[in-house]
Amino acid sequence: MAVSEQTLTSKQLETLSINTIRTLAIDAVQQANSGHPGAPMALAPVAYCLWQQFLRFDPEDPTWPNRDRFVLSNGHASMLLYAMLYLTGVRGTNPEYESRGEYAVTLDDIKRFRQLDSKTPGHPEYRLTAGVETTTGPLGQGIGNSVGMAIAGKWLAAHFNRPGFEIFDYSVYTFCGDGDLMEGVGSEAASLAGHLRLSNLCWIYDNNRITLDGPADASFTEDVGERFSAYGWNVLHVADANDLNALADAYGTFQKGSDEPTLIIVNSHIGYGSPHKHDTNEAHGEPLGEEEVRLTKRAYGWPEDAKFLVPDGVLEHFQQGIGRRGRAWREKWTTLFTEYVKKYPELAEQINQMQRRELPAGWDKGLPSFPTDAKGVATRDSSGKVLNAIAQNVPWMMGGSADLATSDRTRLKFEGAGDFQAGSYSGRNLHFGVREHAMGAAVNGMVLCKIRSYGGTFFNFNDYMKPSVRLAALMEIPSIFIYTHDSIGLGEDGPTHQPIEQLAQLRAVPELMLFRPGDANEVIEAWKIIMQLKHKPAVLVLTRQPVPTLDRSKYASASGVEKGAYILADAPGGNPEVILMGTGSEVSLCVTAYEQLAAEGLKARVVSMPCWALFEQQSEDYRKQVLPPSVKARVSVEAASTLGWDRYVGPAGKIIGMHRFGASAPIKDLLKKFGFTVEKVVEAARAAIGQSK
Ligand SMILES: Cc1ncc(C[n+]2csc(CCOP(=O)(O)OP(=O)(O)O)c2C)c(N)n1
Ligand SMILES: [Mg+2]
Repeated sequence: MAVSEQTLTSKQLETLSINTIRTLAIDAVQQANSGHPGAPMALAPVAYCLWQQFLRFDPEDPTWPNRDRFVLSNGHASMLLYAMLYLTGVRGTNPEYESRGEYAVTLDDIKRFRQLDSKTPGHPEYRLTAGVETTTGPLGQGIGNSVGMAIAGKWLAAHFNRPGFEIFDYSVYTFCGDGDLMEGVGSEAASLAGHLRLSNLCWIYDNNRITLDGPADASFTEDVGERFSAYGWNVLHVADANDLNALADAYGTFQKGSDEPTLIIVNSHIGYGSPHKHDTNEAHGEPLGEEEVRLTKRAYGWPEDAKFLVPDGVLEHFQQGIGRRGRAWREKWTTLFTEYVKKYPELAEQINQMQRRELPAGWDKGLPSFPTDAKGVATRDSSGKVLNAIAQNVPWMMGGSADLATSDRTRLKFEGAGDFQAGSYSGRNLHFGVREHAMGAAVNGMVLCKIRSYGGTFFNFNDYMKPSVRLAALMEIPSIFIYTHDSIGLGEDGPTHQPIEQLAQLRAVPELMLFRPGDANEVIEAWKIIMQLKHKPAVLVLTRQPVPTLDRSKYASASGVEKGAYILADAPGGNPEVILMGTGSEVSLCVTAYEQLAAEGLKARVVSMPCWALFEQQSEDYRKQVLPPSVKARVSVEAASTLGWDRYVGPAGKIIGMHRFGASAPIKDLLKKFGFTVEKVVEAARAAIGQSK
């Protein structure tokens, strides 16, 4: 099929290009013997029209800051995205976000779809494949992320644009399916986007009326358009996914602008062109099978035996379309930015630092100091002060809470911080409403657009947003999650609000940096580490109740937090009989027990362990220095599930923790009932010493 561009009409080239997207998806899924061909086949014209005519994206530079974002929320259609990345010639990037010569996805990568170490994994993965703006697959996350990307776009425009300098005006386009719109996170995110009037956001809904189990009406019969109208979205319809004119009209209407987010409902047939499989529930999560592949190719007018065929003229066609348009947009922007650098050097420098996830000089100036204080201060309060100090120095730090800002102390209170609301997009305090999951997804979306973003709620409600926290870790992006009310120590709200297993759960997430600081000075140190993370998300677990601010002239410096765990108080000569270890509010309990043991002539050491993940990264020497294997008498104290502590206390150790759900009562009664008292710790220490002898 050697056809040159000259011999084809533009209509034929269009069809050829669209069918190339389709057949690449079919062949890749067939070769992998795994994956979803149906959605890419149906959505090929929808993606083609968007990328070729509308998306402001330069394949030569997939990290250009003002590029339009394209999110494939129905991540099972990953081959659609890989085909677009290959056909449009998107370039690779390195971890410093600079584009390199090689291609993000080659034809060989497509042939290795879903294989070990390929750049074309089952679902699109940010960080692995350039041009993939976010990791999708768990349905609903991508649309949630896209709301954060649109929030970021609005904020970036409000903060950086100046008359004559539209440095930021990107749009966010998101493909989604029935599954995305059924997921709760999708509804939360859509509601928030409507409230915030994110006019730069466009979701394209693949209305194929089918999901994995069969016709969608088995479970999904609402009027989606009406629902989105009620959310405050502008709803457009395209009656046939193959109608390029209607698609162009819809995209054009979005680009002309409205003051609401846009939903384009596109009616489609899954597995378009395939003679049997569309409109059935079979095989849309499976390869077509050799015979079906042939028949489908025949229906497309495609050579039946050709595999991974990219007809002559197709790559050039994309170069003439998105390639040429994208380059023009980026060059225009680069010229504008060169002028901007001269006129607004400080703002330009901020943009450059953001792109590299660097911090501005003096980012840690003005941090509070916390003097020794036996009565102490809740770590949520010390954290709120530290956050406010740092955010004043980092202009692109913004975030908020899921309706608990007064409790979780995430509010930025300094002059000019402002609220982010429809029409006042320069504000830095976000009101996520009671929408934890959308908050998590939106924070990730903002972070993907280089905002230093955080979201706060009660620790227990991490359960409502855990999938987004997990994806931040998988993506290796520095999202920050601030969780207060971290144990039974929250008191009267009772077991519905008291986290038990959440620490164990999050400590099991790879790449996630979880800190449960023991006092106000550990809070400062934790924040310093968190701010310098570029490729890992952080969770900060904080108390509602006051904890003593330890005397750091008597005990070790809180800078030990950087090692994850450190010797806070030691036996004379560094030769303990027993090691007491804990985190958060239980650290001071260990310290008081230590003092009492010392008064009794027993030699104890206290190890504060705010971040297990960091401790595990230390040298074996250091870890053995902190927890010498010869000292078998060990006691851990943490008001949470005991799961995992056996790793540190060993077989002869004692674990003081929670073995059941908490209860509703004043804190002092709860601590007594569940054994978080000095007497119990001392008793356990004595028993451990006895047993280890
Ligand atoms: C949170 C989540 N639950 C379940 C799945 C498994 N899954 C993958 S595709 C799919 C069907 C989704 O239907 P739809 O969004 O309509 O996509 P289509 O099959 O029409 O392409 C399901 C349930 C998933 N990826 N994520
Ligand atoms: Mg569907």
